[in-house]
Amino acid sequence: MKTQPIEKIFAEADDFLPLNGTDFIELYIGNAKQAAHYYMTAFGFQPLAHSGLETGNTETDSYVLIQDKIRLILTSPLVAGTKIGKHIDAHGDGVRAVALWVDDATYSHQETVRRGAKSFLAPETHKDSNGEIIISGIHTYGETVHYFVERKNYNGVFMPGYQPWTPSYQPSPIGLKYVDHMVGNVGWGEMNQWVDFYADVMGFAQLISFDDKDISTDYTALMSKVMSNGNGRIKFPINEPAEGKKKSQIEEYLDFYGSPGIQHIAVATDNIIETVQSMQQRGVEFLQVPASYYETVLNRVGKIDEDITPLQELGILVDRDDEGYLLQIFTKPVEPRPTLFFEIIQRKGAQSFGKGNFKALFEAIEREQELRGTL
Ligand code: TYF
Ligand code: FE
Repeated sequence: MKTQPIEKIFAEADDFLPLNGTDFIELYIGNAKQAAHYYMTAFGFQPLAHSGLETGNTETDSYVLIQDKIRLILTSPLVAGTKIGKHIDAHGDGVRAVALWVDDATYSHQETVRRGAKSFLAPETHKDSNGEIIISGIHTYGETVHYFVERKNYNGVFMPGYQPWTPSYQPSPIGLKYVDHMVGNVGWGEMNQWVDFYADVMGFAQLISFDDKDISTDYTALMSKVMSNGNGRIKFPINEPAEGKKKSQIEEYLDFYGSPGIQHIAVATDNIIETVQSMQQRGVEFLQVPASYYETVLNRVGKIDEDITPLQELGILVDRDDEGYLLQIFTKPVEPRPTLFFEIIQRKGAQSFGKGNFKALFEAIEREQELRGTL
């Protein structure tokens, strides 16, 4: 494993693509109306905005949900034959777009395209009585795209084309704060090409790499490199499958998703015990590690602020690096196909990704693969 400090990956002056954070994540979903209910009920998101028949949108129905800094858009087609319908047929429910918040969407598009990005959306200005935004986009791995969103003076709830969505059903939030990282799975031998894409086209730098020797259970084989933008607000680990004794979880994803795509969305909380307790009460299913994990975890990570009992009850994992420790847990896939899942993470200094948990985590994933008959 190779690491470098995250604070200043490179000087601000050298950052040709300044990013303020994740603006939104858009999922294409078979039934966005019901999925919105799930993410509100189970994940504590709040309703924010809606676009659909009522707003004059006759092709798509989109629900925008928010929790602190995290915005999700859930989009379904309203008619047959749309690109969204084809995306859902090919991939199942999944992430179509990761939108990045920028100060200049026109420049971001121009500069990334000049460096080799394939344009998805030339800069467009959208106006309404609340102001204007400019949005552009480029392709990344598989059918996934990145938008660049420039919010200018916009002070509406979300964007032109959306109206405020205020249903009476508003379950309480559960403490999710911001998107910590989003992981992509790419095809055999393709990791370095996408690492180069994020370096050359987006100006990212490599933080960490794991090879198949770092990540070895008896079965799971994968390689992973973590790419970060200059200020560290956007972190994209990229996984590729490696040859192992049985089918890699990455290969299983690729088979079911039908192409490279987003594998997990990691969201941060300041109190993982309370957050995960709420999610479990609300029906979210998490991967479980054996009780033996908790017999040795404190020897491995040393002293931590939390009691081990609730961590064990909830199945929360702990890891430590030079800078501190982190607590993390992974949901089971949140759709019929074994593709997209969520990670809940609380960082207490550590800026790494939980390497010390890989073995226990991947064995838990393998037990699920075994149940599915896909190992
Ligand atoms: O983002 C990460 O690197 C960690 C660990 O298939 C991880 O969350 C890596 C690969 C994977 C699942 C989790
Ligand atoms: Fe992760």
